[in-house]
Amino acid sequence: AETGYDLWLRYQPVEAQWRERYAARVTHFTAADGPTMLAAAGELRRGVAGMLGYDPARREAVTGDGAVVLGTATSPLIAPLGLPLTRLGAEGYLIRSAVIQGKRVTVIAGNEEVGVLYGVFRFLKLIQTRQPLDGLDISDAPKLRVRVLNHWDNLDRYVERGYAGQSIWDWQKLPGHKDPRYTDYARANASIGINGTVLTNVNANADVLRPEWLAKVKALAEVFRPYGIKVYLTARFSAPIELSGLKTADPLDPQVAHWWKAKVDEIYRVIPDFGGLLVKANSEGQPGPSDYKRTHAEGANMLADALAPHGGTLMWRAFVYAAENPDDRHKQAYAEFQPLDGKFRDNVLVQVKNGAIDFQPREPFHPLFGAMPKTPLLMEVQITKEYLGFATHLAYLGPMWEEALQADTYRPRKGMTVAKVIRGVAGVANIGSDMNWSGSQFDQANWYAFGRFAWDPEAKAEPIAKDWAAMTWGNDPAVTGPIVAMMMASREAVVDYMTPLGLGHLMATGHHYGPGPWVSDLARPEWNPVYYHKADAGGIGFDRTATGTNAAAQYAPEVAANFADRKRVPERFLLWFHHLPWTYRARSGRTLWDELIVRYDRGVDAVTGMEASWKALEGKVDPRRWAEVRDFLAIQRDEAGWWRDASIAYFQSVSKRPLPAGHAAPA
Ligand code: GCW
Repeated sequence: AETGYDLWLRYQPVEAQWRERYAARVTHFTAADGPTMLAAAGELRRGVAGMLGYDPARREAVTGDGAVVLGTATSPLIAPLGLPLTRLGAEGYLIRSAVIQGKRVTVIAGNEEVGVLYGVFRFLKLIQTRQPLDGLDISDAPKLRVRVLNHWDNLDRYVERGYAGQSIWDWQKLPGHKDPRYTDYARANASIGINGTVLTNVNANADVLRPEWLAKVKALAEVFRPYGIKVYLTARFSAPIELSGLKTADPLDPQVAHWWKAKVDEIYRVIPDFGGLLVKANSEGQPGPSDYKRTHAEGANMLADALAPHGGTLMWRAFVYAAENPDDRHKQAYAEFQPLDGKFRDNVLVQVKNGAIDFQPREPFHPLFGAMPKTPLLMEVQITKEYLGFATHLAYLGPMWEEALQADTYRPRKGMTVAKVIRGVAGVANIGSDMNWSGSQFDQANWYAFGRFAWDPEAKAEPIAKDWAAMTWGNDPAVTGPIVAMMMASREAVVDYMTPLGLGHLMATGHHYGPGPWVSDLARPEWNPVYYHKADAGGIGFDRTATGTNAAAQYAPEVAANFADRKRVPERFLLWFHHLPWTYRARSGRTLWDELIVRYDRGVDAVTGMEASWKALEGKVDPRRWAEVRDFLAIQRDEAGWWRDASIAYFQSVSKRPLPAGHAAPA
């Protein structure tokens, strides 16, 4: 039965009329023997076998019409064609209908073998989505160099904020046993162009840097290498103390720098193409350079210097805030990092979450984007849905990422969107040992969309959803139409029933699953939801204008002026930047109180609507996946109601206002 294990690479048989058309274009193939070429050829054969029902023959030469010619710019069959490959870089590809020795062929070419691999996945996608294979002239290359997943694996198979079972890294059996699943993981990632993976959690201990663990990492790197995926590890800043008994981890202490240099040299002896290290420092209790009164730049540069001789990269997270710091949490990362612009080594990437607080269903873009022109920045997003209902709530994150990427930083001028200022993207993976990988069928779409946005940050969420739906659920428009409509509205529904009108961080303490807008018993004020909504008898919202914390001023003046003006701020960010009376008039003309309730109701209704759309697809998709989605939507409908009712009840306890007419009282 269909479990979802095959992700968007299901390669189901095409309809008879397409089979004939396609078969004429894929009779045999030629390819060289490098490991990545073998992976590309293997994928071509697998896809064709599944979709067209035969195994294309491998030949040394073009022996007739319909050959698929896989090769790099220097391959004997491809070099004479003089294809315009140079501008496509190391990872780009070209797919072209051509004539070789009088025969009609399809060329899939790249400068490097990995480009060919990406090209093969694109070619197979043409078949998966029923596009013609005639007159092809496709060229593509990634716009961003760094496209990495972050696995929050704690080395004991537990994944922090993972909702898809255990970690897929089965450390205990490594390096002796390489689970075939690792290869499928690599295939799925290569199919969307992901080229790096940080195997471990930013909060993990330092054990992975021990020799016996590096042997396990090496085994994974061997599986991933043919697929163009480099491995990275997290580095706990205090590792020299924990692993070797040093007295300090002070980055300016020569012994410490020497320890890291030796450790990095050791890693590269084991894994010559190791990608680099990722660090969470001085955030949420993690050790870091501030423990020794050093800056983030001093900490990062010491590690970057150890990596530089090997071509390695140091990713340093800007997700910092401290309980001792009484300032608005929204402001702390900018305050600490912006002054360090230009102070980082060339091989440092500063990794910035998409918003200034924390992976909320909706946040304005992070003010650091555009504000550090001398420092390459990565945008970090959370694919795993810690704050959007885990794996049980259907929320397609494409629209959220598109919104963040298309936000205009106005730095240094209008039009400089987040997409234009970043060098790469990091995604906190939603992958686990569940049969369906992601905890739900629809969460696979978020993994898929992440890869597509990393490849092209100017991409649009809707066409990505269409591709995913066609590849995952079949090509019947009667199926993909409703599925894409559900997906496109789903994130806004979550925003409406969890955090409407620019509210944020109202999730229950600790696990962050259900509603919890009330006072919690947490010691840290910034982990307490009342810190974020500031609801009282007079009104609701966080004043981040000049009369409040003035966080708005961290943005470019044009952006700041917009956010700080209650008339001009987009209503979706209203309460993020403004504390307003309950009687304030929303743009609909309703009072803020009534508008809030309309939004909660709207969110719940949207989920009921998704449920109805899905019920209508019964029998049109395979029963097992259909039933799983049906059950999850029922859970989501119940819990959307729970969110609405709990939130309204709590806010009513402070606002003391009546429920507006038409709003159904909780059951
Ligand atoms: O949102 C918070 C999560 C933590 C996470 C942290 C971070 C890895 O609740 O689980 O820790 O973000 O991104 O560092």
